[in-house]
Amino acid sequence: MAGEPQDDCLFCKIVAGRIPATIVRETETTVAFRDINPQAPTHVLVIPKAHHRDAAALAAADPALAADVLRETQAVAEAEGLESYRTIFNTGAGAGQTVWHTHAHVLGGRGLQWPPG
Ligand code: IU
Repeated sequence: MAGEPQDDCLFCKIVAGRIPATIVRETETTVAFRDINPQAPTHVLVIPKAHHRDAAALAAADPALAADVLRETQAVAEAEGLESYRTIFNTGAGAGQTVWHTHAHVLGGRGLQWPPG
């Protein structure tokens, strides 16, 4: 069911504290932690605690929670001292999504090219 924790979901396990992550911020509805394979000096993932498979599913099921995630990307950028940063939701395997629990990448701390690869 949408929003329910999934036993086989890595990010649900991070939310539950069952696997370690370097958490930088936590709210009632979201967790932000450092990506284990950082692509920039700051590379933080912001996730909703509730399980939704991608950004589109989250926005459809719970727009208020989608807004919480977006708000937290800004809070992370501010906490990291970033004036410029990029927020990315990879949606679908063809766009590079590999973990099927909605996550916003917050990248910054270096110059970022456009368009991304
Ligand atoms: P993607 O947009 O689904 O490709 O992003 C998944 C990210 O999750 C990717 O950048 C991984 O490095 C990151 N990640 C992580 O931070 N911790 C983990 O245990 C695993 C993946 I598996």
